[in-house]
Amino acid sequence: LDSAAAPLPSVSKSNIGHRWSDITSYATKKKVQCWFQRPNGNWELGRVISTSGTESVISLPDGKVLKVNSDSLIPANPDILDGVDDLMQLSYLNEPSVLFNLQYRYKQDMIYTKAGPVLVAINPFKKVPLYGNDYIEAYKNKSIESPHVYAIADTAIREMTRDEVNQSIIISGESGAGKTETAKIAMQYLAVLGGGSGIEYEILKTNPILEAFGNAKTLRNDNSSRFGKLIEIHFSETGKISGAKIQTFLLEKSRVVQCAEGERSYHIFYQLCAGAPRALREKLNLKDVDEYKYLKQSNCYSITGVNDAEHFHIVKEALDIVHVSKEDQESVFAMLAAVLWLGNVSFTIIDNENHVEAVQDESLINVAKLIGCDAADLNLALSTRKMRVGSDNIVQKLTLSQAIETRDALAKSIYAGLFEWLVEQINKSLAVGKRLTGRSISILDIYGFESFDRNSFEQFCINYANERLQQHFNRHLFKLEQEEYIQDGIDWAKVDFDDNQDCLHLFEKKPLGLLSLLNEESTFPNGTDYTFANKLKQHLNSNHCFKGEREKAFSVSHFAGEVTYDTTGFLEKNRDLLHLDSIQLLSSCSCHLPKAFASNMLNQSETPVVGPLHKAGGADSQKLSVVTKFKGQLFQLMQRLESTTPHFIRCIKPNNFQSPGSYEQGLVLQQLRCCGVLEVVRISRSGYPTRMPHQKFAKRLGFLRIHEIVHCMAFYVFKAALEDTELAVTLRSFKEALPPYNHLSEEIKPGKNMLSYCRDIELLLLYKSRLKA
Ligand code: AOV
Ligand code: MG
Repeated sequence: LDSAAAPLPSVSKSNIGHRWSDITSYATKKKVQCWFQRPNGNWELGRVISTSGTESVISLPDGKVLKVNSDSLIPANPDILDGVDDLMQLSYLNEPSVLFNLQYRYKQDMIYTKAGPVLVAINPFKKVPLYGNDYIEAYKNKSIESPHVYAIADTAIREMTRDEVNQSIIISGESGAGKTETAKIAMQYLAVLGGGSGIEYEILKTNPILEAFGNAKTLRNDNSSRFGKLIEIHFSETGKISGAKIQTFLLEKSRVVQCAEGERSYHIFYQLCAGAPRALREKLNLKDVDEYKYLKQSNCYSITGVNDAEHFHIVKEALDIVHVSKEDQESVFAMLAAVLWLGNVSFTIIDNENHVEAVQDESLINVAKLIGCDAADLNLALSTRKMRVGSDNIVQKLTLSQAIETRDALAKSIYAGLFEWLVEQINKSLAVGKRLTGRSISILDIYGFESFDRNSFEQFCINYANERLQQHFNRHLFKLEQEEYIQDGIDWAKVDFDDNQDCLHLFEKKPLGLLSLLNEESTFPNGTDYTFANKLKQHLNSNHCFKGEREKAFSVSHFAGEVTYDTTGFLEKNRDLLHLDSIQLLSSCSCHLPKAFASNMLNQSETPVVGPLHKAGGADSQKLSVVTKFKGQLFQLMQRLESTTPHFIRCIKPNNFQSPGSYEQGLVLQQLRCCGVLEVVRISRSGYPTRMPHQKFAKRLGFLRIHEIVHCMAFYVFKAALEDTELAVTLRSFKEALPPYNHLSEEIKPGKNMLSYCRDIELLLLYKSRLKA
């Protein structure tokens, strides 16, 4: 059994694990357990009764006896390994065994399992009794060993202190898999361990605020993040939290003016309408949610089990705590009301060229009042455009569709401006009076991979971000690891993994990649979604990750699956134009928030501005398109993460209905496969997770001198350091000398780079404590 369990030299997706035929002779002798696949794809545990030729007779749990092709069976692990907390401990590392192990644990609410260096977290979709101060205390004291987000956070703190290196906790997984919850759980642990100054409380309170303004109900997740977030938590020399900084990425603006049937706009709109006290309602002229067109269009106002009014109070309290003044809060709510009322502004046609004017109704008047401008000026900004023709300034009247576009663009930019402003306020509060110079732990929680029936520009950006993140994961867990072994002269049989480089190339290649072509088409005044789609088909059809589809659509083979995108609206969303008239309107407002948004837009030049100096409809080439800016942000993010020690958490969604207790094997398997969890386990199992300079190793494990044999080993380590020889020191003799630890067959291998490689440092440290005792 032992030899059958040895790691295979290489793995491919189609052939993970051991073939049954390798061990059938053993199997029949012992009535070994095996996995049998039902026609529906689910695996069932059977027992081999007999084997003859290529056929085996097996019995299934329901008592049925079947004759099957031996090669269709996959070896199962002995019962003693049921529910191990690290997949690395499985003797047979095949897909059904991994699925079963995760399911076995999941049924008992053990939602966390290690997969070598990666923590796998399966969404329970219900409250599980694994959190809170008692658990935090237990993980801190190491009285609990089972895998947990707390354990990951604890390791991050310890490594930050010990190695004096910044750390990152990188959370990935599909939409609805549990990333945001996991990020909060990690923050909770850091807040308790690094707490004391009070700032930790503020940090935790940023969550309800950002979720209210940046999360929404989608078809995949009732609380789906529509922005990416990196929170950098800083620690002082004494290990206390000294402050924090939040960076956000590309908020999905379009949701403010448009959202699909069954989805909702941002939570805060519903919270405001449901929870605002009477005085505020009157001041803002608030109506019920179903009176606002922006909220009405998706035909969905509430979320099962969620009380929006209650949330409104939580958000208000949180705003108090991060020092947003009552006055500012009121201005924030006024902006939200303005956005809602803006959606109700309608237009009438005034001539036979389809030119329009805004209807002078309650909506227009309310918007003007809320942002602090004249209704007449608002009307002008929505229905006309100043242009320069030759040396003359002229005023052009807008058609109905142009006016609606202008109105929606204004609503989106007010909302996005508000979001940015809030993050700015939060950052001021979290950094106030402190210099954020110490060591830090960053937690990354972005929007997860998405695939709907209809996918647009937003999914395109979200999935591109996930490709980037997947590459970071691959680099750290496959590429760098293996390259280092090879470079360091460590004996190593390479493990294959799915590289997503080709897909990234498809996005990023210049000049013929998805992003470049999108940018190019966006700058052509005559470019349309059609011409864009045709260009893609013309130039990218040779890329195996790309497929042209009917009409305006195209497909991309992402690491997590194929997604078909509809190019409708791509160019417009990528240009993200806000006309100078609108910005001028905002900066002329008497309220301070619209003024601040306008100056932000002009200063940062993040919003492409079209004004009298530019041709109508053409973006200023100086300004960045949305995807260009996003790509830049992602590159910066990756660079920042590269300078940290990463800790990876993979969230898995066990079903598509957000329902507790249901574990769909196929769905889980697909997620495990696409992110390479099995390969990670395989590499870790045959690899050396710990590596450090010989000297440091000997220093940390100097205790080993307590024991003669180990003393000898430490000597060899030193000797290797001095001589730089390829010397493998095994602990086999040590193992034999100490019977209780005879599962130890770990090796310490000095490599060419003067590093010591060690399989299981924790085990060595355990020796330390045992020996001392
Ligand atoms: P996501 O962040 O990965 O999706 P969330 O963290 O929002 O997913 O999780 C979705 C829902 O699953 C939550 O609202 C909870 O109801 C439930 N859930 C997740 N983790 C836990 C947990 N540990 N305990 C209890 N319930 C949990 V997206 O933001 O859509 O990619 O863009
Ligand atoms: Mg989320």
